Amino acid sequence: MDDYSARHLSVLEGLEAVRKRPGMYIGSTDGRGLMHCLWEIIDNSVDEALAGHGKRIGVVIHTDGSITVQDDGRGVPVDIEPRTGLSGVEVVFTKLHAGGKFGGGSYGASGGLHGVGASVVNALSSRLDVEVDRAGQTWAMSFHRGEPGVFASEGPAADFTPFVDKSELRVVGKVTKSKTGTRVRYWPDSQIFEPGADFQMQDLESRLRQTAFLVPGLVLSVHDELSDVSQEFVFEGGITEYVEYLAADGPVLATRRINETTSFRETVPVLDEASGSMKSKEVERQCVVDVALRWGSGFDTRVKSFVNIISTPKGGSHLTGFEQALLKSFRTAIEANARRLKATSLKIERDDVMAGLTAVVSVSFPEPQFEGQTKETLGTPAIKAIVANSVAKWADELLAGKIRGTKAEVDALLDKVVSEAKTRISARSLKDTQRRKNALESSSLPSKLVDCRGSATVGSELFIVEGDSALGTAKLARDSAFQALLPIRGKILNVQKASLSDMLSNAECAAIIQVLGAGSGRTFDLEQVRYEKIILMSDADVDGAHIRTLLLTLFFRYMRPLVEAGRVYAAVPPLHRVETAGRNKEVIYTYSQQELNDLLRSLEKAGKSYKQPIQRYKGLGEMDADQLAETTMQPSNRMLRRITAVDAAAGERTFELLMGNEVAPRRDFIVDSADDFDREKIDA
Ligand code: 28G
Repeated sequence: MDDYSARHLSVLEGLEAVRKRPGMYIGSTDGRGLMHCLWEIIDNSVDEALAGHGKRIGVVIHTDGSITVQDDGRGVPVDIEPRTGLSGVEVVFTKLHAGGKFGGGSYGASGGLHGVGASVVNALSSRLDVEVDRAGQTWAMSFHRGEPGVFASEGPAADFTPFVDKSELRVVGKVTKSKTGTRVRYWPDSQIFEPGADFQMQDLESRLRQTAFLVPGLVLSVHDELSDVSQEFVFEGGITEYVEYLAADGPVLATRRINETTSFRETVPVLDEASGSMKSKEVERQCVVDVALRWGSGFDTRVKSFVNIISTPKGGSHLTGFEQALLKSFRTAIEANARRLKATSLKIERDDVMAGLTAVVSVSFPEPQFEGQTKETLGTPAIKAIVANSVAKWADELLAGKIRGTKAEVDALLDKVVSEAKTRISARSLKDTQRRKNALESSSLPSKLVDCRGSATVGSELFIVEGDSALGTAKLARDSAFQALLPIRGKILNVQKASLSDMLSNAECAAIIQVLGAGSGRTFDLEQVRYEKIILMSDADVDGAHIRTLLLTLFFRYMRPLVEAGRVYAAVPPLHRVETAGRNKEVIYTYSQQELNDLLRSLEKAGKSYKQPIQRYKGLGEMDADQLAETTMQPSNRMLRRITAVDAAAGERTFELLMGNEVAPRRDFIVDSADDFDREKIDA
């Protein structure tokens, strides 16, 4: 057997292994596996850009389910490698490289491991075409299920003739010498992927965006041929811009950057040529620590960590070093200023420091070790101290007031952390006393609560009613078996500006928290909530919208799991009541001016008359009990708008608008949202 045939057979064996157990290489054969293939190809382009070659990466989603990725790097080498006798292109696209992410061995994603996944994607594609611009020419090669050969025409269904005696990297065109790069178009094999396996545009966008943040200046674009929509991501500011993109709350400390390179020594096992056995060897490595961080007024923590631009969703030694250093620096700074900060004998905890923090922690160094089931945690122990050192140095300097122009922000930040600690302590004790009282009797519930008779949570509803005038009607309109009422006065606290301890001492907010019986903030316990549905019932006007936004923010910031569980609703009271005249009297309620106009037009068309004037409700108080019951409270007829976490998150951003210093946009929002009763968002 000649050389090529022998190599050909060994390549086919490798590809066969991939096709037999695709899950070992790409995790699964559903939509996620499909996306995994795309990441493998894109990662090769990203690696080339990280190596300093290429400025643009483009992705095209074709209507036939195939995908093109192209870069302007050096182009995969086209000359014959003496060791294998194959062209660089054939090596990259047919040789299985030592262990992928799921195959054990080293981690095969971005970070200088060119071509690791390309052969896997190739094996799982019914057709893959690669074109390389290099040295003034365009070179091309095609594959069918990983095997090199020639297709008679376009597309994956075309007649295919495999190469047998020798393979060819064809020259298909001429380009200017300076034009270099790689283009890959592949058709995922329907024999491999489940019929329901779907391409996820959202995933692709967020991956491209993330890469654009992590590789500043790199232009990543995607074009969807079906919708003819194109997007481009490029961020010159890198992870500083990433943090700004992630942050949702108003700033306390504007985004800062930590960037330092440190050398360290690591003991690695190496093969000793002489003895043929493994030996330990010390190697010197460089680690680049790059961190962007800011604190905002909220208490959410959004921290993303990366190693060689690979996401580490479960953290690891880099993140541990980061958090430990911050905690230590804050403790030292707050202890040193305990009197001024009114924090004597107050022990700062991790969560106090992390509250409101948005950060991106990115480290780069050779041969990272990953741990855990899914290899998503950074193991390399030396990295913890390296990151901790860089972060501590920066934080100590900052908190000691040594960074120019940050004094006011640093004071606000220290105040915030101290207030978080106090809040944590008071929230804990509030919840404890509440539990104890609840265990004895329900006398701890505020007197304003008009509770329901049933004691089961399932099926029960709490209406939070704005204003005392509506309360009287609501009492008559409710079904006391399962509907409870809690009136609140018009002007509750501005939750965004208040700290949690301010909030807990505000009567209206405290009453809500107390009635729900599940605590607040980080100690909130969804299981303890006393009602199944929480329904915000306020007037369908500007003030009502404002109150709703305030309440929404209260729930979002301090009882988030309740929102996430889909248990918070807004009642949707009607705006008008139309009564048709004549014998078959009919009553129709409408919820927007548009809807009223449409109704009146259709009544007129049908030759029906209606009573004038039309009743317009300015507030809940103007309805009588029957009307309120029928339109807004009875489960059989009413409409509820479920508040989603997205609504609420938008609420948090909106809140900045509402409570910020700019008056004009604020008015616009309040008026806009007052008539934002979109029927489609309503969930009856
Ligand atoms: C468009 C879709 C995916 C790539 C390169 C560039 C080089 C390369 C890729 O080398 C390593 C393989 C065997 C020797 C490296 C070019 C050095 C010099 C490269 C990509 C080199 C692979 N010149 N661009 N691989 N070995 N883009 N994009 O795959 O031969 S893969």
